[in-house]
Amino acid sequence: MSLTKSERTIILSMWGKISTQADTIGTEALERLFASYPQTKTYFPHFDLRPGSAQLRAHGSKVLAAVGDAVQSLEQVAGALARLSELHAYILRVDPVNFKLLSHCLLVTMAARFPADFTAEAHAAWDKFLSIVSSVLTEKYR
Ligand code: HNI
Repeated sequence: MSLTKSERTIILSMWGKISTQADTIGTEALERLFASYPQTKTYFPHFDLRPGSAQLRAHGSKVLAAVGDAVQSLEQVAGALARLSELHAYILRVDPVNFKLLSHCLLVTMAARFPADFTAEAHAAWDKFLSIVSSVLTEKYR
């Protein structure tokens, strides 16, 4: 699966806005994930998962930084995320279903923060991009 030129344009332009508040967007996405899908909390027994906690914010920032790395390498997402792919598959062993849930929470966060930009086209482009990111992070499971 690869992105069309217009999908890449949409992602890069929206990333320009997201990147100015990447930490808060990452944190909000995680807060939504843990609130709406509490089963995902089982991967973080060592974290303080209360909304706004320092660990949650630090983790939200790391996750969005990784999404940013993927945005900078839209033609080479697998290469950009190679180390994280190994980490999630071999060490963390996160069930792939959880990537859909986090992707959904990221989309909802973007829609809430950038309603004017979040057209159906932008939604579809980001959904496709996040599914590429998720495949990369789960491909080593096979
Ligand atoms: Ni994920 C650690 C990025 C999905 C559970 N994860 C990371 C780190 C990054 C990251 C970056 C930090 C690595 C490091 O410290 O070297 N994770 C991403 C991205 C996605 C994702 C880009 C999808 C878009 N991770 C998920 C999902 C889960 C998940 C869906 C489980 C629900 N991740 C973890 C756990 C850690 C982690 C657990 C380790 C946290 C820690 O610090 O102990």
